[in-house]
Amino acid sequence: MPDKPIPAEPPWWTRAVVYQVYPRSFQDSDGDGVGDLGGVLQRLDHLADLGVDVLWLSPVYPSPQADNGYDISDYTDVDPLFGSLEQLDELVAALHDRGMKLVMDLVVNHTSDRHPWFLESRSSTDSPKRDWYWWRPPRVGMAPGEPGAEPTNWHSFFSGSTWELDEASGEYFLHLFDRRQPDLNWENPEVRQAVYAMMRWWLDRGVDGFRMDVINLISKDVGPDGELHDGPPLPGLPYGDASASVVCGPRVHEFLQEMHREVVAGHEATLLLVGEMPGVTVEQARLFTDPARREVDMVFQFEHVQLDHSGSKFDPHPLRMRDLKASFGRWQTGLADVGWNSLYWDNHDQPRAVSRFGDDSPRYRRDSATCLATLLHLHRGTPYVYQGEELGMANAPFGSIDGFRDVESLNHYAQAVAHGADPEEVLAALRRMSRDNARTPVQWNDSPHAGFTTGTPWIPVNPDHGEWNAAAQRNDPSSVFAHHRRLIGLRHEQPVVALGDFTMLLPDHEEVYAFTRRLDGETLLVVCNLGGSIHPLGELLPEAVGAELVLGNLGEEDPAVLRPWEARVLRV
Ligand code: TEU
Repeated sequence: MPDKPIPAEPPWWTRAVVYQVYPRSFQDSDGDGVGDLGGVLQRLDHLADLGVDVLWLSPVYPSPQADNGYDISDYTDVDPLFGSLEQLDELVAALHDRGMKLVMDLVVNHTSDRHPWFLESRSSTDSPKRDWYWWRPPRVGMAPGEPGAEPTNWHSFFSGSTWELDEASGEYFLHLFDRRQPDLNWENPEVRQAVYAMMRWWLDRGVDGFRMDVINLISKDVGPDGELHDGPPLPGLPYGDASASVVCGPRVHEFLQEMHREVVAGHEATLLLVGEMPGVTVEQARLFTDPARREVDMVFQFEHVQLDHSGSKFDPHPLRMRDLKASFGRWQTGLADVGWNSLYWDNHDQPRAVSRFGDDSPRYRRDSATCLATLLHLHRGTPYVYQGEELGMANAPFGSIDGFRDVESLNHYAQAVAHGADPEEVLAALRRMSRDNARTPVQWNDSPHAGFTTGTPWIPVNPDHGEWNAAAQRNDPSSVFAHHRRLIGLRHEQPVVALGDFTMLLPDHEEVYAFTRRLDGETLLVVCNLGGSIHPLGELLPEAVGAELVLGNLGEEDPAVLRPWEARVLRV
């Protein structure tokens, strides 16, 4: 394959690293136990020190907090829980002063059931906003509320049916997530215009883009008379799979192109648009991220974070590293010439990467966290660092169900136990997979609540913060934090890291993940050991042995031997 020449002007985000702040768990500034914008403002030095380019802020809008802010009741304000609009403006200015950008979370597949639009829609069957949501009568011949009378058999992402009965009208409304998150009807042009107006309002305030929540679910496959179709039955559940009707539906590209025309046109050079897309395939992702189509810059795909699911995420099985390699490799190849990848291990919906893909035992926690980071940051695409990932934060030791806070975990527990599952087994799966693992407070120091709050944290701090915290790592050159800083610096300094092509090596090896990145005659060879065994690198990849070490996660020793969880970036 010929080396790729450097394109004239690659978009700025090809060299950028994004840091995700989940504000509720980042830093509390007023002692109420919940993180807030004041806290984010206090901790900007941490981000600057790390060297990231963009802050993606999970939702801070007014919300009943049924899903920690992913249930929005007002799109153009800040919830007092998190602070004020003035503080948001302050954050934009403070980030811009430091050369960083702010990307807001855009949650427009659904609103909160407390949003005025939904209250109005619900108020009567002939409300002018009735059609802003998905209202349907019971199945033909059945009474409202009768078991099985739901308009379709769809299973919600958060357990149970996707339909909730409104007693007053005898009709059901659709919610792909919790019943307090009704889906907006994007078929209605007024809905779309209201969303675009809101997006323009935020851009006018100075924000630099959007992370679009489940944006590939906005178009539903609806027939000419409004019919929606049952999905294939889900094994072991009294529901069907809605995917064929809601994932990348028939009008999704049209809607995103319209959004681009109405909101983004003219600003594309400075903004970042990332679409979160559960169930997206690599072929679809090429379409979504082809710059010529003007939809989004990159997508969050889910393939690699579902490899350890057997059907449901709460039925996990051990991950085979080979599957992980194959998946990443497919996405790298699939978006090599057209489109762009987002790279992530962690976010607020996933268990902690070091516990899931690495080894969080005392022996290998630091090494596996730095190895995973090297692997991710050296791929072609834009890396995302989730708060605490740069510190090697691990899953939390949850006890009983009372320790969990997340609506997905709580709904799943209630439903599974009601259907006869063994509570201890359900808890074991939650401890491994619950989103709350990612939501324990950021560990700033070794003080009682890790420096997160002076009050009582809304979810307990992980007791390992005495050892694992930012203060301990900031000036330690061998820390997970320092390693992230070096990786981010490398992407900024070396065009080959940002733009080089990608070739997988040793595709069938069970533990050694190796690849090259090439650009304009320069070649980097990246070698990572995703396990606790020693591998004869000299035999596997002889060219690695004499190569110059650009960055490694363990001290230099025998160049012909790859130690457990060792990662090396080499210039050949
Ligand atoms: O998540 C969408 C999504 O499909 C999953 O990650 C989901 O949250 C769950 O983990 C499936 O098991 C987005 C947000 O990131 C998430 O926090 C919200 O709860 C969800 O949308 C609804 O807005």
